[in-house]
Amino acid sequence: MSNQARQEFYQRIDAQHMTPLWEVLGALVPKAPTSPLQPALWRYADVRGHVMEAGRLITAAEAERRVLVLENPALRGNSSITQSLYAGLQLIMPGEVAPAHRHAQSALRLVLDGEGAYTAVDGERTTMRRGDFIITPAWTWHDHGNLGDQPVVWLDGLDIPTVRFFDAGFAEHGEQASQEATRPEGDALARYGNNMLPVDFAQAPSEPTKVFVYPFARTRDTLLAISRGAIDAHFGHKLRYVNPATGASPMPTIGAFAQRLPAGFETLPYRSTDSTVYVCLEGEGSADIGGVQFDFAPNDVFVVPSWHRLRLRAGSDTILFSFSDRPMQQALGLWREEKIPG
Ligand code: GTQ
Repeated sequence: MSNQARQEFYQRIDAQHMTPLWEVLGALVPKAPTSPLQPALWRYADVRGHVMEAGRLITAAEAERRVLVLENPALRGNSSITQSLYAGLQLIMPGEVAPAHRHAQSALRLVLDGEGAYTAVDGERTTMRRGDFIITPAWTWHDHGNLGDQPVVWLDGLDIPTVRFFDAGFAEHGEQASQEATRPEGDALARYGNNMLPVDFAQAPSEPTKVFVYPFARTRDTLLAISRGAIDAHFGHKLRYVNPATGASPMPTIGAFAQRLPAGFETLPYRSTDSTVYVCLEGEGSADIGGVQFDFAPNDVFVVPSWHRLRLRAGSDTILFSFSDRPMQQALGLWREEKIPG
């Protein structure tokens, strides 16, 4: 059949909203992931001024959430940093409240800048300290407030694009801006985060953790302690955050990790199918993402697309936080990684 005959055929079936698979099969079923995402880095020093300016243009109450969304350069207009995940920098000014709501989307916060804010989750407040990893599982009431005298900024990570993909989004506003505290601060961490559990408590692997704050002080101590032992050539000293009751990820859709790279250490190349968002909490260094070089410093955020080779180099002792959709891919039997020899 001539090419012209085929093109005419395609036009005729187009009217019936049909299209030939053979023209797109290679792209639909690739031999290996060919992510359209771009590697990208947001330098906190460059964007902090914009975040603060947003604080002069709109109140937290008016905005509901005053956030500048970090969009992957290849996905502009999609409110996505990867195909499945959203990230944004949220600002709350002294005296402000981001009102209570709940939604189908799961969220994490990584506190970056300023002191004096809190997040309340399901009746318990937690003070937000730099580096703390805080979660609000799907459909839990949450509100944020700032009782201090400094602007507070944190990184939000949500599964917004995933919930949108499933067309499964629901949300509700609370009756009060700030939810009533029904438990004292630290209660959940004491009950669920100390190698013990309430005697009659059991969870399915898909349920989120009751531990909704993973204090950075503990994470940091842990990373320093394991740094006295052997180092992994591809990861440095790296751990994943877990639901201590199940060993699964803290939330079913988002996995989170923390790693320490001693000064001068360079990881061997590594790739995995979960596009990953990294945040530098301490130190400085560089990331080679599929051959593109980025320098990072504290509070910088960068994104590594699926199946792109990553090499990390630490200029000084460095701590990185990261998150991805790995638990979803693992639940579906999709996740793959490759540790490339040096
Ligand atoms: O804090 O609840 O960045 O609902 C986007 C949506 C934060 C939040 C975001 C949200 C929130």
